Amino acid sequence: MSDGIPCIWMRGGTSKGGYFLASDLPDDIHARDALLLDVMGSPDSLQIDGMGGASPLTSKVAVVKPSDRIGVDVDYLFLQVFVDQAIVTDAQNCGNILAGVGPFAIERGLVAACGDETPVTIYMENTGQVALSRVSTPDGQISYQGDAMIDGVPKGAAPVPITFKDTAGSSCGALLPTGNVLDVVDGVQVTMIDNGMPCVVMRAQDIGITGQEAPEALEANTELRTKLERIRAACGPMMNLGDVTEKSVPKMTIVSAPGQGGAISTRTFIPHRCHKTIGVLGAVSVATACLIKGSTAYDMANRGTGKERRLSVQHPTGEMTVVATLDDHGRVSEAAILRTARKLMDGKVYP
Ligand code: NQM
Repeated sequence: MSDGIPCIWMRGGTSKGGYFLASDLPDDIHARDALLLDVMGSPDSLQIDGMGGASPLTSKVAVVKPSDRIGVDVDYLFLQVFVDQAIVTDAQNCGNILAGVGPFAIERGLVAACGDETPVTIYMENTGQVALSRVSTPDGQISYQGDAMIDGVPKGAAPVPITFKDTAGSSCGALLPTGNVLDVVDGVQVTMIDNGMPCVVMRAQDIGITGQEAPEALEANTELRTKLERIRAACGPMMNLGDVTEKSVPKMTIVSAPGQGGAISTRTFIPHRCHKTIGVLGAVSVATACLIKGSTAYDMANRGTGKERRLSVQHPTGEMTVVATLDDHGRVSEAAILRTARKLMDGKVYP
């Protein structure tokens, strides 16, 4: 039996996964991925022989190391471990798992806690961009306790505010990778957008649903899922993502008119399971679509006014507020969101 590999299991936002120091994992990517599949118990729909929680949202990994980049504390590589296929992919970023990276960096001594709140600057290797995370460290000690609530997590915790800059075109090379605000794919009007996460945004009414259905009902709708996968497969190459058959991007977000106080209502396939909430960078991308004239979301969205817009992106279990700062051209130059994180276990995992 192996001596085990040190890791911390954490909830980051509305996701959960294993956080590893890069130096504790094999350098060889094939060996690393084989090990992570084994750690999670994939491929198996129950992940019974591993740590994974039988959902893409609980089968995630953060690989963290000290950064060589000027002004950056740590480098973070996100890996999605598929549940029922032997696939580990770095083709997407994850803003929820990102919420645990600052605390992990402090736990492992990569960043020293300073004052009541410690800023951690994180280079996101998947997309080559930087996020600033602020971790609660009262009396110089990391704390997960607090009363900040985020929808999709039943209990309050210490706030972890995160700011993103320059996320446009993170994976697709451009905010609107086809050069168009609107395209028609498989007979459906779509907006293909990437402001941190490649997303295909389409109107619920255009694909024959209300957009208020529960995720379980949407997952049970085989006809809808087949159609969405057809659209996704066609959009992948158009978004410069190549063949996306075995990739977890683009995400498929279905929008409808917002309820009271909301900017837009969403249901998101990530891409085969329907999210109970919405991904962080997915929400940033959809909020950005709300602000682009002519997009599938624009007309139905409550967009607010001014340079700083608070856009409440509604999802099946509540909402996620994206605070978008606009530049002089009315483009989103910065986005901020609130997350929380919780250390669940610090120990060793035995492959
Ligand atoms: O969009 C789910 C999640 C995510 C990704 C997914 C995420 C993001 O909710 O930044 O956080 O879209 O696969 O964890």
